Amino acid sequence: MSSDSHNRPTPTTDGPPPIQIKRRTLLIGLGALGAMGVIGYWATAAKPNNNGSTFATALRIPPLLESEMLDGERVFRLSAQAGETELVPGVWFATMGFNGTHLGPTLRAVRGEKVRVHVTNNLPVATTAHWHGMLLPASQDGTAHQAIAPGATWKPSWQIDQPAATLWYHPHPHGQTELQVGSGMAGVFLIDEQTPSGLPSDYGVDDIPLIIQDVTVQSGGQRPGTPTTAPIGRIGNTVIVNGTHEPHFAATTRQLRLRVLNASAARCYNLELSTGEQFHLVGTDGGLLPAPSPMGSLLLSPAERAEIVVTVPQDADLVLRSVPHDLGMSKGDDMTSGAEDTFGILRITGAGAATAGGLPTALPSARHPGRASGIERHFILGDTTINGKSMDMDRIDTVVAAGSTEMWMLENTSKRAHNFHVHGTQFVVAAENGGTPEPRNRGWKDTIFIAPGGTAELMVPFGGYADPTTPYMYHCHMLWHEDQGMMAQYVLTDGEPSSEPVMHPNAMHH
Ligand SMILES: [Cu+2]
Repeated sequence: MSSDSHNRPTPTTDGPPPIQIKRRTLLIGLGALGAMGVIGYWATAAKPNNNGSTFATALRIPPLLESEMLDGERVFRLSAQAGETELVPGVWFATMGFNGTHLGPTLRAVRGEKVRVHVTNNLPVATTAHWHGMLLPASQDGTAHQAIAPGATWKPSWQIDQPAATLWYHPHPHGQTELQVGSGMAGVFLIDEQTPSGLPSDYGVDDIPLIIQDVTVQSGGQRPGTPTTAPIGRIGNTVIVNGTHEPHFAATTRQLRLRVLNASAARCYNLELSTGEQFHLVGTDGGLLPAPSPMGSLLLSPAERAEIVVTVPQDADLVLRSVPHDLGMSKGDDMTSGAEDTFGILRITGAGAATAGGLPTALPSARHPGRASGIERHFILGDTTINGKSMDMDRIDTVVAAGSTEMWMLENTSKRAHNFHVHGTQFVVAAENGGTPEPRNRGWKDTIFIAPGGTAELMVPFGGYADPTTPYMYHCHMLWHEDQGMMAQYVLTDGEPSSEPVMHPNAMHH
Protein backbone atom coordinates (compact mmCIF):
# COMPACT_ATOMS: atom_id res chain seq x y z
CA MET A 1 0.00 0.00 0.00
CA SER A 2 1.14 3.46 -0.69
CA SER A 3 -0.03 4.97 2.56
CA ASP A 4 3.00 6.16 4.47
CA SER A 5 1.54 5.36 7.83
CA HIS A 6 2.77 1.80 7.92
CA ASN A 7 5.85 2.10 5.81
CA ARG A 8 9.41 2.20 7.05
CA PRO A 9 12.38 3.77 5.34
CA THR A 10 13.82 1.65 2.57
CA PRO A 11 16.89 -0.26 3.70
CA THR A 12 19.83 -0.93 1.48
CA THR A 13 19.64 -4.39 -0.02
CA ASP A 14 22.03 -6.26 -2.22
CA GLY A 15 19.51 -8.64 -3.75
CA PRO A 16 15.83 -9.18 -4.23
CA PRO A 17 14.07 -8.61 -0.92
CA PRO A 18 12.56 -11.97 0.00
CA ILE A 19 9.35 -12.61 1.83
CA GLN A 20 10.63 -12.56 5.32
CA ILE A 21 9.18 -12.05 8.71
CA LYS A 22 10.91 -10.78 11.74
CA ARG A 23 10.10 -9.01 14.91
CA ARG A 24 10.50 -5.28 14.83
CA THR A 25 12.44 -5.33 18.06
CA LEU A 26 14.96 -7.66 16.53
CA LEU A 27 15.19 -5.55 13.40
CA ILE A 28 15.95 -2.49 15.48
CA GLY A 29 18.40 -4.36 17.68
CA LEU A 30 20.23 -5.97 14.80
CA GLY A 31 19.65 -3.20 12.30
CA ALA A 32 22.37 -4.15 9.87
CA LEU A 33 21.53 -7.83 9.94
CA GLY A 34 17.89 -7.11 9.33
CA ALA A 35 18.70 -4.85 6.45
CA MET A 36 20.81 -7.59 4.91
CA GLY A 37 17.92 -9.94 5.00
CA VAL A 38 19.39 -12.29 7.55
CA ILE A 39 16.75 -14.21 9.37
CA GLY A 40 17.15 -14.36 13.06
CA TYR A 41 13.76 -14.84 14.51
CA TRP A 42 10.30 -15.62 13.36
CA ALA A 43 7.05 -14.38 14.72
CA THR A 44 4.29 -16.88 15.33
CA ALA A 45 0.72 -16.89 14.21
CA ALA A 46 -2.09 -19.35 14.18
CA LYS A 47 -3.57 -20.76 11.01
CA PRO A 48 -6.17 -18.42 9.61
CA ASN A 49 -9.27 -19.73 11.27
CA ASN A 50 -10.75 -16.57 12.70
CA ASN A 51 -14.44 -15.83 12.38
CA GLY A 52 -14.08 -12.11 11.98
CA SER A 53 -14.75 -11.10 15.55
CA THR A 54 -11.37 -9.47 15.93
CA PHE A 55 -11.46 -7.64 12.62
CA ALA A 56 -11.01 -4.09 13.85
CA THR A 57 -8.52 -2.39 11.53
CA ALA A 58 -10.04 -0.09 8.91
CA LEU A 59 -9.61 -1.55 5.44
CA ARG A 60 -6.97 0.37 3.53
CA ILE A 61 -8.15 1.59 0.14
CA PRO A 62 -5.42 1.84 -2.52
CA PRO A 63 -5.30 5.51 -3.57
CA LEU A 64 -6.35 6.46 -7.08
CA LEU A 65 -3.19 7.43 -8.93
CA GLU A 66 -3.26 10.98 -10.26
CA SER A 67 -2.50 11.42 -13.91
CA GLU A 68 -1.89 14.29 -16.28
CA MET A 69 -2.89 14.84 -19.88
CA LEU A 70 0.17 15.31 -22.09
CA ASP A 71 -0.06 15.44 -25.88
CA GLY A 72 -3.41 13.67 -25.85
CA GLU A 73 -2.25 10.89 -23.53
CA ARG A 74 -3.25 10.23 -19.95
CA VAL A 75 0.13 9.80 -18.28
CA PHE A 76 0.66 7.85 -15.07
CA ARG A 77 3.88 7.47 -13.11
CA LEU A 78 4.82 4.35 -11.18
CA SER A 79 7.98 3.65 -9.23
CA ALA A 80 8.87 0.10 -8.26
CA GLN A 81 10.56 0.13 -4.88
CA ALA A 82 11.50 -2.04 -1.92
CA GLY A 83 11.12 -1.45 1.78
CA GLU A 84 9.65 -2.90 4.91
CA THR A 85 6.00 -2.99 5.83
CA GLU A 86 4.11 -3.98 8.97
CA LEU A 87 1.59 -6.24 7.25
CA VAL A 88 0.55 -7.90 10.49
CA PRO A 89 0.62 -5.97 13.78
CA GLY A 90 4.14 -6.26 15.19
CA VAL A 91 5.43 -8.21 12.20
CA TRP A 92 7.50 -6.41 9.60
CA PHE A 93 8.05 -7.89 6.18
CA ALA A 94 10.63 -7.09 3.55
CA THR A 95 8.28 -5.98 0.78
CA MET A 96 8.13 -4.45 -2.67
CA GLY A 97 5.52 -2.17 -4.16
CA PHE A 98 4.74 0.62 -6.58
CA ASN A 99 4.91 4.23 -5.25
CA GLY A 100 5.22 2.74 -1.78
CA THR A 101 6.68 -0.26 -0.06
CA HIS A 102 3.72 -2.59 -0.58
CA LEU A 103 1.11 -2.93 -3.35
CA GLY A 104 0.45 -0.03 -5.72
CA PRO A 105 -2.08 2.71 -6.40
CA THR A 106 -5.17 2.18 -8.52
CA LEU A 107 -4.93 3.32 -12.14
CA ARG A 108 -8.16 4.33 -13.84
CA ALA A 109 -8.86 5.21 -17.46
CA VAL A 110 -11.85 5.51 -19.77
CA ARG A 111 -12.39 3.41 -22.88
CA GLY A 112 -11.07 5.24 -25.91
CA GLU A 113 -8.36 7.12 -24.02
CA LYS A 114 -4.69 6.85 -24.88
CA VAL A 115 -2.65 6.08 -21.82
CA ARG A 116 1.07 6.05 -21.07
CA VAL A 117 2.69 4.77 -17.90
CA HIS A 118 6.18 5.79 -16.86
CA VAL A 119 7.45 2.83 -14.85
CA THR A 120 10.70 3.58 -13.04
CA ASN A 121 12.55 0.67 -11.48
CA ASN A 122 14.01 1.71 -8.14
CA LEU A 123 14.58 -1.90 -7.12
CA PRO A 124 18.08 -3.39 -6.99
CA VAL A 125 16.93 -6.08 -9.45
CA ALA A 126 15.26 -6.12 -12.87
CA THR A 127 11.49 -6.15 -13.00
CA THR A 128 8.65 -5.66 -15.48
CA ALA A 129 5.16 -4.17 -15.40
CA HIS A 130 2.52 -6.40 -17.00
CA TRP A 131 -1.01 -5.08 -17.61
CA HIS A 132 -3.02 -8.19 -16.83
CA GLY A 133 -6.17 -8.52 -18.92
CA MET A 134 -5.39 -5.53 -21.13
CA LEU A 135 -5.88 -5.63 -24.90
CA LEU A 136 -2.73 -3.97 -26.21
CA PRO A 137 0.31 -4.56 -28.46
CA ALA A 138 2.67 -7.27 -27.20
CA SER A 139 5.53 -4.76 -27.13
CA GLN A 140 3.65 -2.79 -24.42
CA ASP A 141 2.52 -5.83 -22.42
CA GLY A 142 5.33 -5.85 -19.84
CA THR A 143 6.61 -9.41 -20.02
CA ALA A 144 10.22 -10.52 -19.61
CA HIS A 145 10.78 -9.25 -23.17
CA GLN A 146 10.28 -5.74 -21.79
CA ALA A 147 12.48 -6.02 -18.70
CA ILE A 148 13.23 -2.81 -16.83
CA ALA A 149 16.79 -2.66 -15.52
CA PRO A 150 17.47 -1.12 -12.11
CA GLY A 151 17.38 2.66 -12.47
CA ALA A 152 15.66 2.56 -15.87
CA THR A 153 12.24 3.91 -16.84
CA TRP A 154 9.95 2.11 -19.30
CA LYS A 155 7.17 4.13 -20.94
CA PRO A 156 4.59 1.89 -22.59
CA SER A 157 1.54 3.46 -24.23
CA TRP A 158 -1.63 2.16 -25.80
CA GLN A 159 -5.24 3.04 -26.46
CA ILE A 160 -7.83 1.64 -24.07
CA ASP A 161 -10.03 -0.45 -26.34
CA GLN A 162 -12.11 -2.84 -24.25
CA PRO A 163 -15.20 -2.85 -22.02
CA ALA A 164 -15.27 -1.62 -18.44
CA ALA A 165 -13.40 -4.12 -16.26
CA THR A 166 -11.26 -4.69 -13.19
CA LEU A 167 -7.78 -5.38 -14.52
CA TRP A 168 -4.53 -5.39 -12.60
CA TYR A 169 -0.80 -4.90 -13.00
CA HIS A 170 2.12 -6.88 -11.65
CA PRO A 171 5.70 -7.85 -12.57
CA HIS A 172 6.37 -10.69 -14.98
CA PRO A 173 10.15 -11.31 -14.80
CA HIS A 174 10.94 -14.82 -15.95
CA GLY A 175 11.52 -17.05 -12.93
CA GLN A 176 11.02 -14.25 -10.38
CA THR A 177 7.29 -13.57 -10.57
CA GLU A 178 6.25 -15.45 -7.43
CA LEU A 179 8.86 -13.59 -5.39
CA GLN A 180 8.02 -10.12 -6.70
CA VAL A 181 4.23 -10.44 -6.70
CA GLY A 182 4.40 -12.26 -3.37
CA SER A 183 6.43 -9.39 -1.95
CA GLY A 184 3.60 -7.01 -2.78
CA MET A 185 4.01 -5.81 -6.35
CA ALA A 186 0.41 -5.64 -7.50
CA GLY A 187 -2.18 -2.98 -8.18
CA VAL A 188 -5.60 -2.55 -9.73
CA PHE A 189 -6.22 -0.99 -13.16
CA LEU A 190 -9.86 0.00 -13.66
CA ILE A 191 -11.37 0.52 -17.09
CA ASP A 192 -14.52 2.64 -17.30
CA GLU A 193 -17.04 3.11 -20.06
CA GLN A 194 -18.44 6.54 -20.94
CA THR A 195 -21.90 5.31 -19.98
CA PRO A 196 -22.39 4.28 -16.35
CA SER A 197 -23.56 0.75 -15.64
CA GLY A 198 -25.93 1.58 -12.79
CA LEU A 199 -23.74 -0.38 -10.38
CA PRO A 200 -22.23 1.25 -7.28
CA SER A 201 -19.31 3.32 -8.55
CA ASP A 202 -18.16 5.68 -5.78
CA TYR A 203 -14.55 4.54 -5.36
CA GLY A 204 -13.68 3.76 -1.77
CA VAL A 205 -17.28 4.35 -0.63
CA ASP A 206 -19.43 1.71 -2.30
CA ASP A 207 -17.02 0.53 -5.01
CA ILE A 208 -14.14 -1.20 -3.25
CA PRO A 209 -11.12 -3.05 -4.60
CA LEU A 210 -10.11 -6.06 -2.48
CA ILE A 211 -6.59 -7.27 -3.23
CA ILE A 212 -6.32 -10.57 -1.38
CA GLN A 213 -2.93 -12.09 -0.61
CA ASP A 214 -1.57 -14.63 1.82
CA VAL A 215 1.70 -14.22 3.69
CA THR A 216 3.61 -16.48 6.03
CA VAL A 217 3.98 -15.63 9.70
CA GLN A 218 5.62 -18.43 11.61
CA SER A 219 8.24 -19.55 14.04
CA GLY A 220 11.15 -21.68 13.00
CA GLY A 221 13.80 -21.27 10.39
CA GLN A 222 12.00 -21.24 7.09
CA ARG A 223 14.12 -19.36 4.60
CA PRO A 224 12.19 -16.66 2.82
CA GLY A 225 10.95 -17.27 -0.64
CA THR A 226 12.17 -20.83 -0.79
CA PRO A 227 10.13 -23.70 0.38
CA THR A 228 7.16 -24.54 -1.69
CA THR A 229 5.34 -27.02 0.49
CA ALA A 230 2.24 -27.34 -1.65
CA PRO A 231 2.09 -28.80 -5.17
CA ILE A 232 0.70 -25.51 -6.44
CA GLY A 233 3.26 -23.22 -4.80
CA ARG A 234 3.74 -21.09 -1.74
CA ILE A 235 0.74 -21.04 0.59
CA GLY A 236 0.80 -18.46 3.36
CA ASN A 237 -0.93 -18.87 6.70
CA THR A 238 -2.13 -15.29 7.11
CA VAL A 239 -4.41 -13.37 4.80
CA ILE A 240 -4.19 -9.64 4.15
CA VAL A 241 -6.53 -7.47 2.09
CA ASN A 242 -5.17 -4.28 0.50
CA GLY A 243 -2.27 -4.85 2.88
CA THR A 244 -4.61 -4.80 5.89
CA HIS A 245 -4.63 -7.62 8.41
CA GLU A 246 -8.12 -8.55 9.72
CA PRO A 247 -9.75 -5.59 7.99
CA HIS A 248 -13.06 -3.95 8.77
CA PHE A 249 -15.18 -1.88 6.39
CA ALA A 250 -18.02 0.26 7.74
CA ALA A 251 -20.52 0.48 4.90
CA THR A 252 -22.47 3.68 4.45
CA THR A 253 -24.57 2.34 1.61
CA ARG A 254 -26.91 -0.60 1.26
CA GLN A 255 -25.16 -2.04 -1.81
CA LEU A 256 -21.42 -2.65 -1.87
CA ARG A 257 -19.59 -3.49 -5.05
CA LEU A 258 -16.47 -5.48 -4.19
CA ARG A 259 -13.89 -5.86 -6.92
CA VAL A 260 -12.06 -8.91 -5.65
CA LEU A 261 -8.60 -9.67 -7.02
CA ASN A 262 -6.79 -12.83 -5.99
CA ALA A 263 -3.22 -11.53 -6.02
CA SER A 264 -1.88 -14.56 -4.18
CA ALA A 265 0.84 -16.77 -5.59
CA ALA A 266 -1.10 -20.02 -5.31
CA ARG A 267 -3.89 -19.91 -2.74
CA CYS A 268 -7.45 -20.18 -4.05
CA TYR A 269 -10.32 -18.54 -2.17
CA ASN A 270 -13.86 -19.88 -1.95
CA LEU A 271 -15.80 -16.75 -1.04
CA GLU A 272 -19.04 -16.72 0.90
CA LEU A 273 -20.87 -14.51 3.38
CA SER A 274 -20.98 -15.55 7.04
CA THR A 275 -24.71 -14.82 7.05
CA GLY A 276 -25.35 -17.51 4.45
CA GLU A 277 -26.94 -14.86 2.24
CA GLN A 278 -26.27 -14.86 -1.47
CA PHE A 279 -24.32 -12.13 -3.22
CA HIS A 280 -24.47 -11.20 -6.89
CA LEU A 281 -21.63 -11.76 -9.33
CA VAL A 282 -21.80 -8.80 -11.73
CA GLY A 283 -18.42 -8.96 -13.45
CA THR A 284 -15.62 -11.39 -14.25
CA ASP A 285 -12.02 -10.83 -15.41
CA GLY A 286 -12.85 -8.99 -18.62
CA GLY A 287 -16.03 -7.10 -17.85
CA LEU A 288 -19.64 -7.14 -16.75
CA LEU A 289 -22.10 -10.00 -17.07
CA PRO A 290 -25.36 -9.44 -19.00
CA ALA A 291 -27.20 -9.62 -15.65
CA PRO A 292 -26.30 -10.03 -11.98
CA SER A 293 -25.86 -13.71 -11.13
CA PRO A 294 -26.85 -14.69 -7.57
CA MET A 295 -24.59 -17.21 -5.89
CA GLY A 296 -23.77 -18.49 -2.43
CA SER A 297 -20.07 -19.09 -2.98
CA LEU A 298 -17.42 -18.31 -5.56
CA LEU A 299 -14.03 -19.92 -6.18
CA LEU A 300 -11.30 -17.52 -7.22
CA SER A 301 -7.88 -18.84 -8.29
CA PRO A 302 -4.76 -16.66 -8.53
CA ALA A 303 -5.06 -13.66 -10.89
CA GLU A 304 -8.82 -14.03 -11.34
CA ARG A 305 -11.11 -11.12 -10.52
CA ALA A 306 -14.74 -11.13 -9.52
CA GLU A 307 -16.95 -8.11 -9.12
CA ILE A 308 -19.62 -8.96 -6.59
CA VAL A 309 -22.39 -6.86 -5.07
CA VAL A 310 -23.14 -7.50 -1.41
CA THR A 311 -26.34 -6.22 0.21
CA VAL A 312 -25.60 -4.74 3.62
CA PRO A 313 -28.57 -4.40 6.00
CA GLN A 314 -28.48 -1.39 8.29
CA ASP A 315 -27.47 -3.31 11.41
CA ALA A 316 -25.31 -5.84 9.61
CA ASP A 317 -22.12 -7.29 11.06
CA LEU A 318 -20.99 -9.93 8.62
CA VAL A 319 -17.81 -11.44 7.28
CA LEU A 320 -16.75 -12.16 3.75
CA ARG A 321 -14.82 -15.36 4.29
CA SER A 322 -13.18 -18.27 2.52
CA VAL A 323 -14.44 -21.78 3.16
CA PRO A 324 -13.20 -25.26 2.20
CA HIS A 325 -13.36 -26.22 -1.44
CA ASP A 326 -12.25 -28.94 -3.81
CA LEU A 327 -9.16 -28.31 -5.92
CA GLY A 328 -9.42 -31.82 -7.32
CA MET A 329 -6.06 -33.06 -6.12
CA SER A 330 -5.42 -35.80 -3.59
CA LYS A 331 -6.77 -35.05 -0.13
CA GLY A 332 -3.26 -34.42 1.15
CA ASP A 333 -2.35 -32.12 -1.74
CA ASP A 334 -5.62 -30.21 -1.39
CA MET A 335 -4.93 -29.80 2.32
CA THR A 336 -1.38 -28.47 1.92
CA SER A 337 -2.72 -26.17 -0.80
CA GLY A 338 -5.08 -24.52 1.66
CA ALA A 339 -8.29 -25.99 0.29
CA GLU A 340 -9.52 -27.09 3.71
CA ASP A 341 -8.91 -23.76 5.44
CA THR A 342 -11.65 -21.51 6.76
CA PHE A 343 -10.80 -17.88 7.50
CA GLY A 344 -12.28 -14.42 7.49
CA ILE A 345 -11.31 -11.98 4.74
CA LEU A 346 -13.26 -8.79 5.43
CA ARG A 347 -15.67 -7.78 8.17
CA ILE A 348 -18.46 -5.54 6.91
CA THR A 349 -20.73 -3.60 9.22
CA GLY A 350 -23.74 -1.60 8.15
CA ALA A 351 -24.40 0.71 11.07
CA GLY A 352 -24.66 3.73 8.85
CA ALA A 353 -26.00 2.05 5.76
CA ALA A 354 -28.71 4.22 4.27
CA THR A 355 -31.38 2.89 2.00
CA ALA A 356 -30.17 2.66 -1.54
CA GLY A 357 -31.57 1.47 -4.82
CA GLY A 358 -31.47 -2.17 -5.80
CA LEU A 359 -29.33 -3.80 -8.42
CA PRO A 360 -29.91 -3.17 -12.10
CA THR A 361 -31.53 -6.21 -13.70
CA ALA A 362 -29.53 -5.82 -16.91
CA LEU A 363 -25.91 -4.75 -17.31
CA PRO A 364 -24.01 -3.40 -20.32
CA SER A 365 -22.11 -6.51 -21.33
CA ALA A 366 -20.07 -7.12 -24.46
CA ARG A 367 -21.58 -9.78 -26.73
CA HIS A 368 -19.82 -13.11 -26.83
CA PRO A 369 -18.27 -14.25 -30.10
CA GLY A 370 -19.78 -17.20 -31.92
CA ARG A 371 -18.01 -20.53 -31.63
CA ALA A 372 -14.95 -20.27 -33.82
CA SER A 373 -14.95 -22.56 -36.83
CA GLY A 374 -11.35 -21.98 -37.78
CA ILE A 375 -8.23 -23.09 -36.01
CA GLU A 376 -8.51 -25.38 -33.00
CA ARG A 377 -5.47 -25.88 -30.83
CA HIS A 378 -4.90 -28.37 -28.02
CA PHE A 379 -2.88 -27.70 -24.90
CA ILE A 380 -1.95 -30.38 -22.40
CA LEU A 381 -1.15 -29.13 -18.92
CA GLY A 382 1.49 -31.26 -17.19
CA ASP A 383 3.04 -30.78 -13.77
CA THR A 384 4.91 -27.66 -14.84
CA THR A 385 4.76 -27.91 -18.64
CA ILE A 386 2.45 -27.00 -21.51
CA ASN A 387 2.39 -29.64 -24.26
CA GLY A 388 5.42 -31.21 -22.62
CA LYS A 389 7.57 -28.12 -22.99
CA SER A 390 9.07 -25.60 -20.64
CA MET A 391 9.23 -21.89 -21.35
CA ASP A 392 11.93 -20.82 -23.79
CA MET A 393 12.10 -17.10 -24.43
CA ASP A 394 13.68 -17.81 -27.80
CA ARG A 395 10.90 -20.13 -29.00
CA ILE A 396 7.60 -18.97 -30.47
CA ASP A 397 5.19 -21.79 -29.71
CA THR A 398 2.14 -20.53 -31.54
CA VAL A 399 1.57 -18.21 -34.49
CA VAL A 400 -1.95 -16.77 -34.57
CA ALA A 401 -3.59 -14.74 -37.36
CA ALA A 402 -4.15 -11.21 -36.04
CA GLY A 403 -7.83 -10.49 -35.52
CA SER A 404 -8.90 -14.14 -35.74
CA THR A 405 -10.88 -16.16 -33.20
CA GLU A 406 -9.55 -19.61 -32.31
CA MET A 407 -10.73 -22.50 -30.17
CA TRP A 408 -8.22 -23.36 -27.46
CA MET A 409 -8.83 -26.78 -25.92
CA LEU A 410 -7.17 -27.28 -22.56
CA GLU A 411 -6.68 -30.54 -20.72
CA ASN A 412 -5.02 -30.94 -17.33
CA THR A 413 -3.51 -34.41 -17.41
CA SER A 414 -1.43 -33.84 -14.26
CA LYS A 415 -2.32 -34.42 -10.64
CA ARG A 416 -1.87 -30.75 -9.84
CA ALA A 417 -4.41 -27.96 -9.91
CA HIS A 418 -3.58 -25.30 -12.50
CA ASN A 419 -5.07 -22.26 -14.04
CA PHE A 420 -4.50 -20.84 -17.50
CA HIS A 421 -4.00 -17.21 -18.45
CA VAL A 422 -3.73 -15.85 -21.98
CA HIS A 423 -2.21 -12.41 -22.49
CA GLY A 424 -3.58 -9.79 -24.86
CA THR A 425 -7.14 -11.11 -25.01
CA GLN A 426 -10.31 -11.82 -23.08
CA PHE A 427 -11.87 -15.18 -23.91
CA VAL A 428 -15.21 -16.91 -23.48
CA VAL A 429 -15.47 -20.40 -21.99
CA ALA A 430 -17.46 -22.52 -24.45
CA ALA A 431 -17.34 -25.65 -22.29
CA GLU A 432 -15.87 -26.71 -18.99
CA ASN A 433 -15.21 -30.37 -18.13
CA GLY A 434 -17.30 -31.33 -21.13
CA GLY A 435 -20.38 -29.42 -20.04
CA THR A 436 -21.80 -25.99 -19.39
CA PRO A 437 -19.30 -23.68 -17.71
CA GLU A 438 -19.68 -22.99 -14.00
CA PRO A 439 -21.69 -19.81 -13.34
CA ARG A 440 -18.48 -18.05 -12.31
CA ASN A 441 -16.97 -18.76 -15.73
CA ARG A 442 -19.80 -17.53 -17.97
CA GLY A 443 -18.48 -14.01 -18.48
CA TRP A 444 -15.37 -12.63 -20.16
CA LYS A 445 -12.28 -14.29 -18.73
CA ASP A 446 -8.52 -14.09 -19.08
CA THR A 447 -7.70 -16.76 -16.49
CA ILE A 448 -9.50 -20.03 -15.81
CA PHE A 449 -9.02 -22.66 -13.11
CA ILE A 450 -8.55 -26.25 -14.32
CA ALA A 451 -8.54 -29.09 -11.81
CA PRO A 452 -6.60 -32.33 -12.37
CA GLY A 453 -8.36 -34.26 -15.12
CA GLY A 454 -10.32 -31.17 -16.05
CA THR A 455 -10.85 -29.65 -19.47
CA ALA A 456 -11.87 -26.28 -20.84
CA GLU A 457 -12.77 -25.11 -24.34
CA LEU A 458 -12.04 -21.45 -24.90
CA MET A 459 -13.22 -19.16 -27.68
CA VAL A 460 -10.32 -16.75 -27.95
CA PRO A 461 -10.71 -13.58 -30.03
CA PHE A 462 -7.22 -12.28 -30.72
CA GLY A 463 -6.23 -8.67 -31.18
CA GLY A 464 -5.18 -6.97 -34.37
CA TYR A 465 -1.71 -5.89 -33.27
CA ALA A 466 0.35 -8.01 -35.65
CA ASP A 467 4.00 -8.15 -34.58
CA PRO A 468 6.09 -11.11 -35.70
CA THR A 469 8.95 -10.33 -33.34
CA THR A 470 7.29 -9.69 -29.97
CA PRO A 471 5.36 -12.52 -28.32
CA TYR A 472 2.52 -12.57 -25.85
CA MET A 473 2.54 -15.20 -23.09
CA TYR A 474 0.11 -17.91 -22.08
CA HIS A 475 0.79 -19.73 -18.85
CA CYS A 476 -0.29 -21.14 -15.54
CA HIS A 477 -0.91 -18.33 -13.05
CA MET A 478 0.05 -20.44 -10.07
CA LEU A 479 3.19 -18.36 -9.89
CA TRP A 480 5.54 -21.08 -8.80
CA HIS A 481 4.42 -23.20 -11.76
CA GLU A 482 4.96 -20.20 -14.04
CA ASP A 483 8.41 -19.63 -12.58
CA GLN A 484 9.18 -23.32 -13.16
CA GLY A 485 8.54 -22.77 -16.86
CA MET A 486 4.83 -23.52 -17.27
CA MET A 487 4.57 -20.81 -19.90
CA ALA A 488 4.65 -20.48 -23.67
CA GLN A 489 4.55 -17.72 -26.29
CA TYR A 490 2.40 -16.70 -29.23
CA VAL A 491 2.74 -13.98 -31.82
CA LEU A 492 0.09 -12.31 -33.94
CA THR A 493 0.82 -12.38 -37.65
CA ASP A 494 -0.60 -10.80 -40.79
CA GLY A 495 0.49 -13.98 -42.55
CA GLU A 496 -0.41 -17.62 -42.08
CA PRO A 497 -1.13 -19.00 -38.63
CA SER A 498 0.88 -22.00 -37.51
CA SER A 499 1.18 -24.31 -34.57
CA GLU A 500 4.72 -25.41 -35.25
CA PRO A 501 7.19 -23.87 -32.81
CA VAL A 502 9.62 -21.53 -34.51
CA MET A 503 12.72 -19.93 -33.17
CA HIS A 504 12.28 -16.37 -32.05
CA PRO A 505 13.46 -14.03 -34.82
CA ASN A 506 15.50 -12.19 -32.22
CA ALA A 507 16.96 -15.35 -30.71
CA MET A 508 20.47 -14.35 -31.68
CA HIS A 509 20.15 -11.16 -29.70
CA HIS A 510 19.18 -12.74 -26.39
CU1 LIG B 1 -0.15 -24.55 -12.54
